[in-house]
Amino acid sequence: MTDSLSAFGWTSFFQAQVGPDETGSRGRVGEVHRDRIVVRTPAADVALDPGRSTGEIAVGDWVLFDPDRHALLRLFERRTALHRKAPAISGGKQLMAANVDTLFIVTSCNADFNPARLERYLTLAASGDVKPVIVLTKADLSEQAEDMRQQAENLSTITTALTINALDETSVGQLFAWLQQGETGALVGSSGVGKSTILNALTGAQVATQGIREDDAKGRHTTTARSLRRALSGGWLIDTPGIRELSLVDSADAIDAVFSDVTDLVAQCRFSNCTHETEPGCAVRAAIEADKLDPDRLRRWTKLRLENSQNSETAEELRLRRKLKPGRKPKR
Ligand SMILES: Nc1nc2c(ncn2[C@@H]2O[C@H](COP(=O)(O)OP(=O)(O)OP(=O)(O)O)[C@@H](O)[C@H]2O)c(=O)[nH]1
Ligand SMILES: [Mg+2]
Ligand SMILES: [Zn+2]
Repeated sequence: MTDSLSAFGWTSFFQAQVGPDETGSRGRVGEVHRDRIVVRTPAADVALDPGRSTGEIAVGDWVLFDPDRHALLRLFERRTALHRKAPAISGGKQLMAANVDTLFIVTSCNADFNPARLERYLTLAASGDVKPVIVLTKADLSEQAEDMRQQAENLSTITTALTINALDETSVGQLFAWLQQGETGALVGSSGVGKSTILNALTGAQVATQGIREDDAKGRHTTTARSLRRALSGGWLIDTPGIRELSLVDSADAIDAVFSDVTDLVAQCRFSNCTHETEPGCAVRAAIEADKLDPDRLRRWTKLRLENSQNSETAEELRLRRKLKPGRKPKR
């Protein structure tokens, strides 16, 4: 039993959480709907009554359930988790996916290519303890594909980058390297970059993609829900809807990990509270003057840190306010 579960990503990390007398079946969340979740198990997919709001359950989660009543018993602690800032009205964090090993950051070799956006996604991965891989699609349509790949890879020591033609099976097949038995990947990125096209090639699924007809807009299919599917190589892959703007929260350490080139310099400034503007002995400005640091890179780091601290303060304030008014449930 345990063996077949391991093919679904079950490891000793989860096994250690099972109580000696605890009963129930184990499954991995494949879909989350408003009033039910679908879990994947070695025997079959099972639809469960969550008995609570599904907002705190993510695709990729491991759960214990009662197979007779089709009821969720409990969630297992996550090995890794991808969070973004929730829409302003609800405040706090929104869970995107759980127990992911590799985050495939998908961008295309055209106007979508944007270093600031890629740095955000890298931070998302770093803050969730997930390994990032930048995947540049539509390499078949651009002369600059290799240039963009190098730029992407140089954004951070924590990532690699590769170019693919998502319409070519052999080319997409490079991603199988991260999707061996029991391993889980997630596809994120803007709408239309080719996430579902990749998913189809790697899983054999036939999820609708945004095939664009010349004369009418019908036939465009944007993904609207996350789902976990088995890759042909034995691993698992999560498709997600396109993200318009990724906002981060509680990610200060992750930002610094992504921008380690900048933070290494900051550590060498003479003053620990250096603003890198006019202070003497500023290693950051010295590096810019010596052409060793791109001033845009510094601006993007500063902007992301500021935004993160604003978002994180709001989340913290919200938590405090809720604590002070017991009985008031947060809106979903
Ligand atoms: N030429 C070429 N076309 C591609 C490539 N990757 C994706 N496409 C096309 O781009 C369009 C969008 O692809 P999708 O896979 O639907 O994009 P998506 O990222 O899933 O989009 P959302 O679901 O809206 O987030 C489709 O018409 C694909 O055929 C590629 O590498 N080369
Ligand atoms: Mg899609
Ligand atoms: Zn400085």
